Amino acid sequence: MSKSTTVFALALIGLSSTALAGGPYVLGDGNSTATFAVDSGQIAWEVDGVSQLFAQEFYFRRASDTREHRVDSTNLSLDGVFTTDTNPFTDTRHDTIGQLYSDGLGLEIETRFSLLGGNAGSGMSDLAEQIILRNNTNATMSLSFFQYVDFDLGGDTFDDQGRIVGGNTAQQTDNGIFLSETVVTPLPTLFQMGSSNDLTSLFDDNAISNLDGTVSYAGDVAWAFQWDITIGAGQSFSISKDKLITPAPGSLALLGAAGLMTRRRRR
Ligand SMILES: [Ca+2]
Ligand SMILES: [Ca+2]
Ligand SMILES: [Ca+2]
Repeated sequence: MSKSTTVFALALIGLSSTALAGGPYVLGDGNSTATFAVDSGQIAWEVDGVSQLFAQEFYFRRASDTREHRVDSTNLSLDGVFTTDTNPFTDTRHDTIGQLYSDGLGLEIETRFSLLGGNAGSGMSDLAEQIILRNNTNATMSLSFFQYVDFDLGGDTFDDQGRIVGGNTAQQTDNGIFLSETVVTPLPTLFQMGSSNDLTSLFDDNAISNLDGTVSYAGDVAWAFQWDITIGAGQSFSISKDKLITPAPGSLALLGAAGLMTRRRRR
């Protein structure tokens, strides 16, 4: 290798490590890791080394829009990202991430995730989520906000079962694993459980779509929640959710459950 080639190769290494430093962002806690793309949503969640999630994405549709737009750095400005460690004495990895987006017209969307892993081998993991929509204009703002989730429990895709209970809780099971997502507040306006293909096409079809209330599906299960929102001038709207992965009911190890509760109390 000539000297000039060596210098060029070193420069490339420098460039690529700079790019890596900007993400993706990997949270870790206990038996779990959760990975977030640089510019949009969640792209992985592993519990005891087993992959559980294919994708979690967010979409929005303002009153003037003729289709849904993904919350990402193509459709919005990504104004900030932070990760922090809330339990440095028990686990030195970062366990919380916040990402802030804005549309340049007064709409701000902030997403926050906090990972709480279980003890090794427990099969348990929790992800708390908060989404804050801010109207920084001096007029009332109407919009629809969507959360889309595609779990492939146990790392395989086409054999999951899912249902929505009470309009605010999604449940999915496969491979002896049970997942539930509860919208703590507020109740979604609409929801839909179905195949990942059908649901993603709602957001990619270049037209206005609303969810249809389907409550159950078996196969490549995915689901979405929709909030139709009006936010007063200078006001904000906050959505709180929690996702919990456990061994399926019946195989739930009491020891594991006790372990997760112990970790939670310590925080
Ligand atoms: Ca930590
Ligand atoms: Ca659509
Ligand atoms: Ca799926």
